[in-house]
Amino acid sequence: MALSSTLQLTLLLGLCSLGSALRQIYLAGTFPIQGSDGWQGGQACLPAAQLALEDVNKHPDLLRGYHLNLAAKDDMCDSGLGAYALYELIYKAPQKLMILSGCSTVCTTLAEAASQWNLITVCYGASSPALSNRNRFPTLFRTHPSATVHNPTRVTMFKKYKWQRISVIQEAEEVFATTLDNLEQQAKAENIEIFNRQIFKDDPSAAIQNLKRQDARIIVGLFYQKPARKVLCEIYKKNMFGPKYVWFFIGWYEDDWFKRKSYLDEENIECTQEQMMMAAEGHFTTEALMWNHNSEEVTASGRTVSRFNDSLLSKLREDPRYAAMLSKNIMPEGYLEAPLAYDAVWAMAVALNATAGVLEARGMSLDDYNYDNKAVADIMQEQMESVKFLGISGSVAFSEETGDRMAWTKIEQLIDHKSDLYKRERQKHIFGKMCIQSFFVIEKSKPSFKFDNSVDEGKELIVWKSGKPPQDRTIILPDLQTVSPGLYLPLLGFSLLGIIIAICLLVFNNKFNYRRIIMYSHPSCNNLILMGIILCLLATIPLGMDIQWVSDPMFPALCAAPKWLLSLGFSLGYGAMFTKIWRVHRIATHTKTKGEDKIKYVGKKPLIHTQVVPWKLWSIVACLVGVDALFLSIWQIVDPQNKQIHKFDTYDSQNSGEDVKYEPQVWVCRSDYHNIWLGITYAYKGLLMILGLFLAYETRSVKVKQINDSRLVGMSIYNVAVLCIITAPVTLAIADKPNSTFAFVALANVFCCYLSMALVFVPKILFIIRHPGHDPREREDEDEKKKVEQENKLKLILKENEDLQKDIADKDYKIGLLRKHLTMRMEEAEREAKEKMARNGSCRLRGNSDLSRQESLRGITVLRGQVPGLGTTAESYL
Ligand code: ABU
Repeated sequence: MALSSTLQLTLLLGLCSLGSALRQIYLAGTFPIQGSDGWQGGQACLPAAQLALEDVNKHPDLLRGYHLNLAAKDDMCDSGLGAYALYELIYKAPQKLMILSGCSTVCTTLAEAASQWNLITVCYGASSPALSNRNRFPTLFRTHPSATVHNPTRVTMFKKYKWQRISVIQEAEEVFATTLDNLEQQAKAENIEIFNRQIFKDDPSAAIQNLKRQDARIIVGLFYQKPARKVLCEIYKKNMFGPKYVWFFIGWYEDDWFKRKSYLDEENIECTQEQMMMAAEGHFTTEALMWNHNSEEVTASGRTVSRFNDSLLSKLREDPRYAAMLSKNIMPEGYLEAPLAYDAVWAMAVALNATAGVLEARGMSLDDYNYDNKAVADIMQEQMESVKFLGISGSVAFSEETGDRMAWTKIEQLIDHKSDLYKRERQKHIFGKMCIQSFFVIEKSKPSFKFDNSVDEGKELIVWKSGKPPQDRTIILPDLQTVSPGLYLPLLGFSLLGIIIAICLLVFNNKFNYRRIIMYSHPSCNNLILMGIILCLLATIPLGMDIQWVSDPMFPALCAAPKWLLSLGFSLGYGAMFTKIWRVHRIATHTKTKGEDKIKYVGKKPLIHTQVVPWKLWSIVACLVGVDALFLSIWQIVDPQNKQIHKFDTYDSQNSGEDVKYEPQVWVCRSDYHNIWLGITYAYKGLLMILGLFLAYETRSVKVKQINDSRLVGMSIYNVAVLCIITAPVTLAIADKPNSTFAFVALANVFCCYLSMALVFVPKILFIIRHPGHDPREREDEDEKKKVEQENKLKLILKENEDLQKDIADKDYKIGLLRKHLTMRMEEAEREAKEKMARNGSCRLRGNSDLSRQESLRGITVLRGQVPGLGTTAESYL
């Protein structure tokens, strides 16, 4: 067994020194070796630590008079086992001077507890950023850099490739949580968003599924090696590998961690080796540089890196299990961190050496240390803080504030050197196997990329499967749904033609307004109908216009235009029709109530003779238009329509090469209370239409002479009302489909306009064409006109006669008065004569013979001659 053999070796080291006069001093060490979870780096780190012990004990200037021993235990990277090992090591003699520990989980537990025994802990394999907390771990030092040293490297890489949207997936361990907290902070400082963080404990499938659902592309994964295999298999299963994805893993896993058959079998990974290799290909790893770059540089221990490597490998080969692995070119776990374990022991030795020096000056020795001796512990702490040497892992020094190790980091990419892509791009690097290719390093304090010149003459060696770096998200391009020109242009053509026709009809209507058929159709009302039609047809232009070319400031105007044009056009056109039919209805009902003397019957149909006053019709239309204009103005001012973008489910680009999805969008004009305004509009216009339908139906058999086209207008009202009543709700339902909406509205509009023009004007045009100068009904009019003239003449004569009669009667009255007066005078004269004769006795009566009757006019007797007794004649008297 590997553990028993290593422990035996440790024991042997101790025993060998027993015979000498050296004072035995002990370190307590825990190594993760035989566990199944976490990092089992003790496999290579324990032999490295033993190498360091040998070198320390051999070194003439280090710990003179002492022999450094290591009491080691396997903690399996399990905090419980680690704590148990610590208590055993502490409570069992001999006294331990310092603690050496491995993975973060155990190191966290041990370092927290060790300070209670005034023990310094040095961790060679703990990367957890949480360990940088000096308050929590006051006596902790580590040769393993904090996992946060990867973060500036990662962030620099994100920036280099303009990745702004990063996802992370982590195993539920403090080490990874704190690393990602730090990554989040660093990314945020560079305006990079960690938009999705998935945490899993044992089964990563749901976490990977979530990443996929949220379109994660650039993903940092932090987990130990065993869960990493599960993650990789899920990546394969969920098809989250290939040119669109970039995965960042931890770089300190074993070389073949993802494909070793024994692991896949033991852990029941549901992916084959080939599938794991496919999923792993192209992923990046970041790791702190743990081996001094200059392999021939002599370090503090006198060893060069290459000599250390040789010695380590030979030591590992002593263990049959590792020997078997090495023969297959597979390194035991912890091989990468082995220099850290070596340097950790060396650093402890250097600090103890310095402490021994300080104690010696005070007449003490390291033997005086015990778990209650804080003074010696403080000296050890001070000495540890000032340790500085060139180790196998590079320059070793500890930060005072955190006890952390400073380090360079390295990014590597897993490249399949057998792949066609790689062969094509890098002919000289065909190694015939999957291997990790280092290409550049980054310095923590000054993040900047440096190409590793030793690898490929300073060239960037990244292989992108699609030939270019992937995007950090699927690019979603708006697919603005507009009315297709194939639909817009024909309907626009029809509308413009309709406008031209309406203008021609206006000209026709006014040119022939002397003709009875036009004159009695109330041409001014028909002009209004035509103007309404023109406005409605004009609405086709903004209704189907390609809105993407309309500037934002212009958009509200374009939004409002169809509404205004259609509304005012409707009020003018339909309003004029409605008014006509309403007048007909009023005349008909008025005539019924006043008697039928004004109704003529043409065949069986009644023909009403009445005066139609134009201003009454215009005023009704003006009212309807005014109400509309007022309502639209209030709507426009109070709650103006603005652009609203309606988005729909995305669809993939037809070009599989581009990482793009299209999102159909419809721009619609909406007010905040759009439905309320629309409801009012529909209710008002709907009522008008229903009323129009009713009036048209009621007056279907009525003919008013002055509105001779009322039945045609009635038919037109049916057509407009029915089409509008159908179109309005349908357009509401299909509002998000610009083509359908436009087709429906524009077709209904054009159809209504054309049909109304046809119904109202075609019969008139045909009639005038058929009867260019002669209209049978026009003769009827002339007869009627003559009759009216005769009637007027008769009326005049009768009036004259009446006046004369009155004059005669007046004169008769006056004559009567005169006669009376005359008779009275004559009687008076006779009486006077008689009285005179009686007085004279013989007076001759002559009066009657002197007065002669001259003329008689209408019973009036005119007397000529002198009236006796008067000096005047009767005639002159009259
Ligand atoms: N490089 C190994 C780190 C292991 C750990 O931090 O637990």
